[in-house]
Amino acid sequence: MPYETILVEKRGPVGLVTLNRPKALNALNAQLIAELDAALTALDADGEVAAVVLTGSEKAFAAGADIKEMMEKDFSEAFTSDFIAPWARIAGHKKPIIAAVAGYALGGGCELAMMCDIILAADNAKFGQPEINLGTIPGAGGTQRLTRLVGKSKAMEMVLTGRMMDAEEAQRSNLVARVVPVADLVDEAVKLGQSIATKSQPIVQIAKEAVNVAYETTLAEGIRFERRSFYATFATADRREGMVAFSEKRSPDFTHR
Ligand code: CO8
Repeated sequence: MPYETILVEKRGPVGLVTLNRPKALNALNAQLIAELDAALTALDADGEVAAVVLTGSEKAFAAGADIKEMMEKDFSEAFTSDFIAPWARIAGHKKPIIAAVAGYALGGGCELAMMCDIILAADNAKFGQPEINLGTIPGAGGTQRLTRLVGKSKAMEMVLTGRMMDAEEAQRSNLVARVVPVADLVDEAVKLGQSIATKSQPIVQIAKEAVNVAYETTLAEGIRFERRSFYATFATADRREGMVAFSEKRSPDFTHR
């Protein structure tokens, strides 16, 4: 299916999705979110793909939800159409998604990056939740995910003032895994995806699910979920292969079973 607002390609076992509304700094309108969800669903179903990189341009990962599209909505339209609902699906995909963020990741752009599993930031990245300047608040998880990632004080400061965080501060605050030079960003993210692709894919997906449970439940429930998932890995051929290969001092040959 041809997309109008995103580009999709494959780099070996890594799906690369590029947000592509350059004139609007990749502002996230309904069409883009629908196309992104469709592309991620297709990549989830693609047996050749082990991980996905989601990126924007050097100037903007995404400058937020499309303000012009939202501008004239009233409460009853917003509430009854529940127009943010399609965004929630982005966080529900099974394969790991690496956000490769250069330039602005603001509002819904920052929220989209936080829906991904790993954020790599270019040295020019800027993260922010500027909705307060528009008379509104983050609506796609920003008040919740940012608070869990960087803590209450910093999240509160960002959400209440709209202040942006640069890449170095984002790394210090645990919002991003790593900062790389902007010219290397996509290659580094693809390399990270390729490294994940060398592992057993069902085990990668079990691991992703378990880490994400940490954001949704109590410690006791999370530990219970982890233990069940850990035992479940013993039902796979790859768990046995991994341990036998270690004892035989060779690399594992995973069959993804
Ligand atoms: N929506 C729509 N258009 C945008 C957006 C946006 N979020 N951001 C930039 N654009 C457009 C500009 O209007 C401009 O278009 P035009 O050339 O037609 O005038 C073009 O992109 C280039 O932008 P600028 O000229 O402003 O570029 P600058 O380099 O001067 O500034 C900034 C870059 C600082 C990023 C500036 O564009 C800006 O402040 N943008 C808005 C940032 C913002 O407030 N984002 C939050 C949006 S609200 C939100 O995300 C709520 C999420 C809720 C959940 C989602 C529900 C669907």
